[in-house]
Amino acid sequence: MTLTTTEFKTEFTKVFEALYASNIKDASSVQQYNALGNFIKVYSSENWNQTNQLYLDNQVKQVYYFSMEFLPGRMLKSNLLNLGILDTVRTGIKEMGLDFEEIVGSEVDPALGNGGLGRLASCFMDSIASLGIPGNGNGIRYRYGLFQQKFVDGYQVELPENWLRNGNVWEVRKENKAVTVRFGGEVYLKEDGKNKLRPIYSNTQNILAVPYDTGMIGYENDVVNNLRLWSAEIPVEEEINYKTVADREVVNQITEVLYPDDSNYEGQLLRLRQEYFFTSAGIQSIVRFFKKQQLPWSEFSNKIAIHVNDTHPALCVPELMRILLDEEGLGWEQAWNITKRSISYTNHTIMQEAMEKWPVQMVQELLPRIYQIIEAINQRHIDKKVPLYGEELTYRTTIISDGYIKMANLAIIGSHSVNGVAQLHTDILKEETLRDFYEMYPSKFNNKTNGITQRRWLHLANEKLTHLIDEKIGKEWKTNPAELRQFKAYSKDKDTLSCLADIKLENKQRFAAYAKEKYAIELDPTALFDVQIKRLHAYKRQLLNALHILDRYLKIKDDPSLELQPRVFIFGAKAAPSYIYAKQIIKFINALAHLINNDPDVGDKMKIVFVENYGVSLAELIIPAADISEQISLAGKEASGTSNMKLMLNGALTLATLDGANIEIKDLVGEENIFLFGLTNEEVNQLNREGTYSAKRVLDENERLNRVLECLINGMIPDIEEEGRVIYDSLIRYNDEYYVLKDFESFVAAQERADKLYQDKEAWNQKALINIASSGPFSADFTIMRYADEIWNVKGKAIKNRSFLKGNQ
Ligand code: B1N
Repeated sequence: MTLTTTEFKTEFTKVFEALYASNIKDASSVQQYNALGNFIKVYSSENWNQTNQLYLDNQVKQVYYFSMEFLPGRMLKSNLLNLGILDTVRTGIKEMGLDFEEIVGSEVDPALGNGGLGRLASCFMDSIASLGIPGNGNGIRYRYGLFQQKFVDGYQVELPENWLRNGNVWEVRKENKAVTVRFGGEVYLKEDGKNKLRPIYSNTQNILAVPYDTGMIGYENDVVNNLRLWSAEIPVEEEINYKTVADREVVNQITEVLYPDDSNYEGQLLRLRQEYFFTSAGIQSIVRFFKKQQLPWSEFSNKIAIHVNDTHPALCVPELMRILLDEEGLGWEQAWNITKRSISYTNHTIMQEAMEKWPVQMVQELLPRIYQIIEAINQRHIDKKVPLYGEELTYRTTIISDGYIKMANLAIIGSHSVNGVAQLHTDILKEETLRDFYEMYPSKFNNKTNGITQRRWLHLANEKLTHLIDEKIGKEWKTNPAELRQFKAYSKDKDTLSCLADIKLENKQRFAAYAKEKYAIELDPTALFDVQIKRLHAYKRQLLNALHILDRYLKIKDDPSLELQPRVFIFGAKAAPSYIYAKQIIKFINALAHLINNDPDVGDKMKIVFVENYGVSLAELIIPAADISEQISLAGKEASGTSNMKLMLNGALTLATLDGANIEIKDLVGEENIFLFGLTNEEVNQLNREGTYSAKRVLDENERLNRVLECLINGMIPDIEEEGRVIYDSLIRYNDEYYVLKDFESFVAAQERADKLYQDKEAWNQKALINIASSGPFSADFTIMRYADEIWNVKGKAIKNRSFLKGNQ
């Protein structure tokens, strides 16, 4: 299918007129966007339909990726790119006298995820479709996404994110595919006359799960997969039972809003309802689809792979068991084998506060039958493992203990594969966090280092750089990112290096224009742009970054004529609304920014921009403009990170601890092309074991650090009396849980090395080029090939390069 500009203009005009019965030139950009979205939907609908039919006709094995969060970003441009009609449409729109970028910008960025985990799910959907792998997403259609962040006097304020305000062109409501999800009530088992026990339910609350499907368009391959998001509704036949507004609210609430917690969990009943709701709906729709094919049950795991993205959908295990046992009448052993062979699980964190556990009573009351099944799974686990591993080890691995249901334990026992998201993370899982399970099931454990889609994060976010690469090494790298390494051959080519510098400068100018318009702040685009963009969390140590800024500021105050490498510090971060300490850090950084940005002694030597409402669209603007990528979590805490990969791909140099995927970045670029600092994971472990760390002592021995910390409490930074004291106390009184002070000196030294290198533009650009050229292995296409090959056992129609499959493990 090729589309000419003329054809496009004709078809697009038709779509517009059918929708709005008016002249396109008078339309708002939202209407123009809406029409263009509809055009794309029509244009790709045949492929969507055919892809479905093809999967059905050939009875291919399909993957179902269950995730509580999908963070897709704006979809208009990405869909045009993948359909291969971006340039045609852009030209057509221009010829019609319309503003393409304005249309693109009027799409709402759906914030249906918190951060890395949700964004990873969306990168994976793009790669799955682009590799032609039969794959589906399964999640929740939240009515409200992650809160919108505003700063008022430097404090974070949260506003609701009504992303559906203008409708959503991409989705298709499929009420014909709705299913019923049951909550509460009582259940007992009754002999069914054929020697089988069947559950009898009473007083349950039945909720209708209605799917909204969105096409996931593959890159130039005619594939359109499906992302299915479920919405909770009152079943029509039960309307009569919902008389009060309050009654109806209980139902609507289930899919009303995304929980704003990242790497953390809230043990709220509503959250458990959400988890069971989309898990049950997804599993029911899978079983219905499987049964349509009239295959024997022994074929189930040959046709279906169910992936559980963190433990949020771990109820897949008992829910699939429930359906196989109660509704399909299978025996326990058969059902258990099917379940285990179908399900696989990814762990995304080792932080204790993020490990989900639900009070037994809560599960019993909300999901009585599911609870019985979990209990039975647990008992069988004990009966089977005690003779093999003894009581002590076995009881450390039970699903139910101390009155709680441990979701990770359920996911591990009920699946055939458990993976971490970077090599270090997987090693920590095996050796520490999940050691007992690793002893029991060594072959279940494997690593799948995260990846990112180069289509959104390079082709779309940085078109000029994409063209430069095309010009130098051809276009093969677009479908085989391993080819990016060819670009290394240009690392000494002056012409290429200067093009690279020009592109970076242009991207920085673009960001500077945004900052000027939005915050009336004037940035020098030739300054070094230093970027830290990620959720606000103590372990990610935005505080360390801020202390370094404060240190620089003091240097300037001591000697305003001091020659310093000018820098622009860019922050983007949301804090969970209940995470008070994180919000205090935000206030502190904003206050610091206010002080520094308005101090005439500083001028262009330093500027700080803390962007409001950081999300996918802002990432697309900031990442191409970055010189330094701050990846400064305490070693051992960040499971992988993915912004580190996006920044590297766009030519930023990484300044990092040896944590998560930073280690793999270092291995790919070499130590001379990254700025490393700080404690290693082993050193952190040793300090923890010894228990002799004293933040106070570090402070007493370091005059410079002492001066910096004094500024938190001596009134130098206006308006942070309370925050300054709390932060100071977290470091000194509570002994600096994340070793910020311990790593301070080595962090500052790394920053000084970066300043020095930046003086030598050619050397800097060379390293930037090597970073870009080394980032191919982080393409989500490779990550997905490994999932497909080693976990899901599914085939794609366009897997070109298999040599990367075994690498990077
Ligand atoms: O998942 C990302 C990783 O790159 C990050 O290192 C990791 O922190 C992140 C509960 C989470 N881990 N756990 C979560 C998100 C939401 C929630 O409600 C936990 N997110 C991560 C992708 O692997």
